[in-house]
Amino acid sequence: LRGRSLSVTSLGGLPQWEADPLPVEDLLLFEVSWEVANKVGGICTVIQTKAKTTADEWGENYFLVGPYFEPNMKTQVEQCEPVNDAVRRAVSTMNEHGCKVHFGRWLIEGSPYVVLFDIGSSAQNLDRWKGDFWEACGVGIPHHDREANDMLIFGSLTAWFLKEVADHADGKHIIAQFHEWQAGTGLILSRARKLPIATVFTTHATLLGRYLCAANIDFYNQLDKFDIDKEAGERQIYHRYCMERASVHCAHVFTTVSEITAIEAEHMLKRKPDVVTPNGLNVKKFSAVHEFQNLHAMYKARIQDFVRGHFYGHLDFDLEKTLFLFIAGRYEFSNKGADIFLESLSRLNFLLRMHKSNVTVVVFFIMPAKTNNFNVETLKGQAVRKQLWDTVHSMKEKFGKKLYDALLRGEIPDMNNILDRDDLTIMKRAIFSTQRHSLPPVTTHNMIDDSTDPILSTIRRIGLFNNRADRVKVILHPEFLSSTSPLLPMDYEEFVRGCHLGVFPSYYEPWGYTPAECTVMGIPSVTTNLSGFGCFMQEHVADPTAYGIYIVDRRFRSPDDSCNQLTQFLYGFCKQSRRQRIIQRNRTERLSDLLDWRYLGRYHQHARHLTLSRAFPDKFHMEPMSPPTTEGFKYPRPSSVPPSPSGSQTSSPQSSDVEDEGNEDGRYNEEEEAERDRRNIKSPFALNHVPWGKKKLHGEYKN
Ligand code: G6P
Ligand code: 1S3
Repeated sequence: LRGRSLSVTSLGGLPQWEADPLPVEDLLLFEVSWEVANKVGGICTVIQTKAKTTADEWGENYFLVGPYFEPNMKTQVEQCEPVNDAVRRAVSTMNEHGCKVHFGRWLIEGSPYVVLFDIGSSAQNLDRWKGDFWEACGVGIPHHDREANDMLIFGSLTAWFLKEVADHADGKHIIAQFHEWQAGTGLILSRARKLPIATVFTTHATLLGRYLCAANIDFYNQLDKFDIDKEAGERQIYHRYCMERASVHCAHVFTTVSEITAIEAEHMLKRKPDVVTPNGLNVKKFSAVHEFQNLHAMYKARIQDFVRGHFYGHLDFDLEKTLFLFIAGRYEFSNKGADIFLESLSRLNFLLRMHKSNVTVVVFFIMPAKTNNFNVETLKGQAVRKQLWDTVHSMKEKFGKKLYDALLRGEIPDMNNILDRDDLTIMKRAIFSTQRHSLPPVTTHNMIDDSTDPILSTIRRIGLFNNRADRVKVILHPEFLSSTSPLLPMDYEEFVRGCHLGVFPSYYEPWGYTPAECTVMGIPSVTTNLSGFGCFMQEHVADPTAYGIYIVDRRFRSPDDSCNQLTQFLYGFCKQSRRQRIIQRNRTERLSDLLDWRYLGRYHQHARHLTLSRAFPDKFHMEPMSPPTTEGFKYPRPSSVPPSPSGSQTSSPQSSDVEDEGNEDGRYNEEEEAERDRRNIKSPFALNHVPWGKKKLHGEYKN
């Protein structure tokens, strides 16, 4: 690895990283995860978005390994024959032994090869493989844990596959990266069988961290005090925790997605990660700089349409002064911060009412829960809106024809007579149809656990029922969005673009893709200093608030104080003029370079270098070089922001008393500001790695 030097992409003035290139033509890279071509949560986003840059670097020598599910295969994967001889042999040997192994190209950007194992077809081996696993690491998996049993089959198949590949690799060295405990069994077995493979294990969350935080335990202040074996046992996840911990300790290189999860892993898994690999996105820049602003306006109009239907009969608020906020993700009520968000909304409602604000806030909760279809009232709302639209459309036609005929005759029609009695009747009936005797519903679906659902229960407690007087309206959409929905036919990306602010005040969030996705689309968001993303932004952006990244302090403040801070952020956001929002969106979008895999991919490259040098020290020597780090690098404050304490509200775009003055598309001085700021970005690329221990984590509540 010595000698040649590779300069990894520098984007928009971000620091460069000098590293030796890997001889990828002499290597094979496998990435193993339960979420390959199988969307469960954030890991799928990591793999899917990273595929393009990894495939660009590794070409034909890059493979993803995952589970086979027929519907996923049919819709996402194009079956083909492996070109690589070792992979082809491995696939056919396993198929000859009765396993069903599928091979193809995943139809996403980068079109990576995928090897998919049909778990069911190997289920008859379960007991034998449980025995092998016990022999390998002394971990027993109980019969009743179906998921863990599936993972054992998946891991056994993976280890078998990797052995077959290694046997015919023709001198090529193999790197295998395993994501999360679900894929870890493959790693444990590969190591127990001494396969010649350089391994990386990546954790995206720790099992105990997720469980303890969900139980509302003061997790971060007690990290070093937990009796972790006992905690795992009490939660009946001891075997899973053992699988996770064994994977971590078997790996040549252990990585995780953020500094905060690195510290958590050190305590919950008893190994300090070797590399932190922040999650990126496959950022696509529009050729026209302001295209994303136009998209915001376009998709906002679609959300406005939905709101017109949902609030029919109660549309006494101005849609042009209505802001759309949302929270989205896995339904973990307190981990994802839905609890403090609702509390803050109640306080925001009070503030807006007290100050007689003319702003209305419509908040969407997009969190999947068990439902029994859309509720009738919600569907009726959209039907009423549609009917009204059709009525207006036919009257417009009739009116237009009368006008046309009159003008053809050379007459200006008598406007008092252009509508006849029938037309007036139709209009009156239309108005009657928009009357309702119930409040606009707070949920779009029939919830199976309506009475115990935590969001609905909190809404009942705080009384946010979409009353006319409420300035904050709430809509729970307990299903992920889809462009084929009869209710809100938009996909997630379109919806995010149409909103004004994403709110993700998580307590447990190893990375947090949702605010990152908002950022690359130029939509401001709220995050916390307990989320990997929030900490990353705090470290690399001098004044995150000015860029539309609001970071709630959930580390050093009491929950009540965090709620107050969130309320202030939301209230401040509501006070911005349209022009200020446009400026802020422009700034937010400028941060997207920082989240691009073309930039963040370097951390994975470093992990691969490291594992090769540890697994094959005779072949791959690595200088005791530092990992890539952006330590010390910061996006400067936008040049138009006056100096003020970082994070304060004054760093929002310069306020103007005149609502919506100036050029609405935000072009004016913003481009100059962007250019100026780009020039200001220095690259104090520090080579020294700062140990995790230096970071202060254990905060104390102020009160
Ligand atoms: C974009 C569009 C503008 C529009 C604005 C609305 O910037 O380019 O034409 O006026 O969005 O912004 P708002 O924050 O009020 O949704
Ligand atoms: C995890 O998914 P989650 O939402 O359960 O992995 C994601 C990808 O690394 C990460 O963004 C998220 O914070 C974790 O929690």
